[in-house]
Amino acid sequence: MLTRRQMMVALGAATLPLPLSAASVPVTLTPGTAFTRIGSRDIAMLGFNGTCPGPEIRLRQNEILRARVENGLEDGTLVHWHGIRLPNAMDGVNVLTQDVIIPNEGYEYRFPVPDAGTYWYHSHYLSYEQVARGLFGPLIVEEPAPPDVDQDITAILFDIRLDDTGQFDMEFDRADFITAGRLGDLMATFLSSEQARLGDRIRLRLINPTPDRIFEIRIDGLTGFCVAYDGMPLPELVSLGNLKLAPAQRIDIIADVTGDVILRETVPSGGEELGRIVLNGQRQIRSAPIAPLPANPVPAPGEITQTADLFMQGGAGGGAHGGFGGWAFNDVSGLPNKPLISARRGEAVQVRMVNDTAFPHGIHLHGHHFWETDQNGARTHLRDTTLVAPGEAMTIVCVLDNPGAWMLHCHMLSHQADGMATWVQVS
Ligand SMILES: [Cu+2]
Repeated sequence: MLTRRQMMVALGAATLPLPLSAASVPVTLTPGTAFTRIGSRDIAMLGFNGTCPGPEIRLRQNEILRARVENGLEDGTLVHWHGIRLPNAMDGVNVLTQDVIIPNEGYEYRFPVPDAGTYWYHSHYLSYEQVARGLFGPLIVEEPAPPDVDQDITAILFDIRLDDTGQFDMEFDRADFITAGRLGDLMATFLSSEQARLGDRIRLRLINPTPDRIFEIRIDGLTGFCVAYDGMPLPELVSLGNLKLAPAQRIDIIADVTGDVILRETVPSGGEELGRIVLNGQRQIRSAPIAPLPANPVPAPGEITQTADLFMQGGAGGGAHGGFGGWAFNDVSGLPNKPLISARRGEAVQVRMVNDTAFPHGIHLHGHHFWETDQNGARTHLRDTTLVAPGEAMTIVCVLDNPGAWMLHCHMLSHQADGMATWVQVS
């Protein structure tokens, strides 16, 4: 009999459904039951339009995304468009932006997409469960003049926990919520293409939609660069070494194929295969160098007008705190009555985050991107989700230019469910 670890290697990758174009016609997304196929195994999950992951939505920068969500679940749901700087009413967050879509009812999301890049959509209702069960999909916004590549490949990292019958484990253990989260025992990569020619230049869009797993990976068979984090182009190319993606984070890569492209987990296994693009044919390698992508229109911060502190507290082995849940921000578990920050539109603010817990946390701000900063306070990467290690601090800087009530929460969804959430108000 195979152990879980061996099974993971044996099963390998799986392919994604064809993309839906959202440019001119509205797309309909129907959350409901779905099977996902990994290797030769069908696993009963949730999905959109009968597929898990949900269909890839693809449109051009500044086009309008129209998506009708028809709830085919037996429970409520909502759809959040992760990383898109959209109007608040379209953000898909109950309490803060809209009511839950009840079974057999629908909601039309309609908003322009101001930034090119790699994004994703997912349930934002009981998300620790609904995302774990498969309610997510890729959302790709193309540049007006996309970079010259032979293939644009979406790679969705996947991690689920199976029960003794090899199906999705429906038990949610208390112990997971207050530790590293609900980590799975079956990992794979869903690839939109599994073949490439030797010499092809490919764009690879890595997405980590898992509820709690931090993926640490490396990729064999590519010579190239990271070109974007969380959808946002890097002003300077970053070499392809060991890659780390917290839950919700994305990395875009542009690289030339020099062999079978193999995604490997580096931690904890030390090299097990998560997915593979196999060689089929050959072409002359390009002589043109790989160039940075054009910047998105994110406003640059002026003088900082407000500073907030965010203390992450709780979890197993953590100190006492004032919240009722397993985790807290600033002694409160769950959304506080007052926002962490109340800003006038356009204010540049900073949030000094301190992780006073024994576990890493990936903190996500809705409706905006923000800059991570280094220890000297210099701005580094533009992101929508930042990973803060145990005992570490991270100060983020953000221009709050998008009016509304925006959630700021841990994207380890087990942690969010057990208290790690707050919000900011922009008026
Ligand atoms: Cu967390």
